[in-house]
Amino acid sequence: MIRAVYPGSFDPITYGHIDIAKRAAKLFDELYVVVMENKRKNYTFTVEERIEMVRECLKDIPNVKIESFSGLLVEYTEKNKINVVIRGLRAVTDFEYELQMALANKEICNGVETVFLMTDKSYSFLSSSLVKEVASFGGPISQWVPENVAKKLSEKIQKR
Ligand code: COD
Repeated sequence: MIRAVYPGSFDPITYGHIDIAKRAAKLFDELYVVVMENKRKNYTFTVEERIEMVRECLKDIPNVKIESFSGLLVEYTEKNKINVVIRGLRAVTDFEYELQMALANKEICNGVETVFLMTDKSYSFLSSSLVKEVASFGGPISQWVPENVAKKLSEKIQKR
């Protein structure tokens, strides 16, 4: 049984994340999608809100488990006996950060391998920040996020 973890902020989840999760779930027996919580980061959505959106968006994938975690990613992988980390790669700008994280994780926790999945070409420019930026000006976002996420984002913007 090979388990993999797909960690992220998912603030909020987009079709780019969903595509990576679907493809990773086909490659491994179990995929843990983990919404990471870092107290020093300013998220738009609470961890509960992010989990709820992720659950709704990935509900049709049978071998996916959704959890949250606060701490080092390698603590999570050790605790759950997972040795594959999934990350998505978009433009070359992602590479430096991802390389640093993959090498650091491997150094801290020998045995953890990071597997990179290339973005789908339709989502190569897509990020949670871009979606929030366009939504904050009232622009269209339904091509980038599912309906439940678009609704939550519009509620959040109205409350500000
Ligand atoms: N197409 C393909 N992939 C995508 C797309 C897209 N359109 N959008 C995002 N992705 C990928 C990202 O490249 C990333 O791999 C993943 O999806 C998640 O993205 P985000 O932006 O939601 O999440 P990040 O990158 O902010 O997550 C960073 C973590 C929270 C995972 C990281 O900071 C972490 O592990 N923190 C825990 C503390 C820790 O262990 N730190 C030490 C690391 S060395």
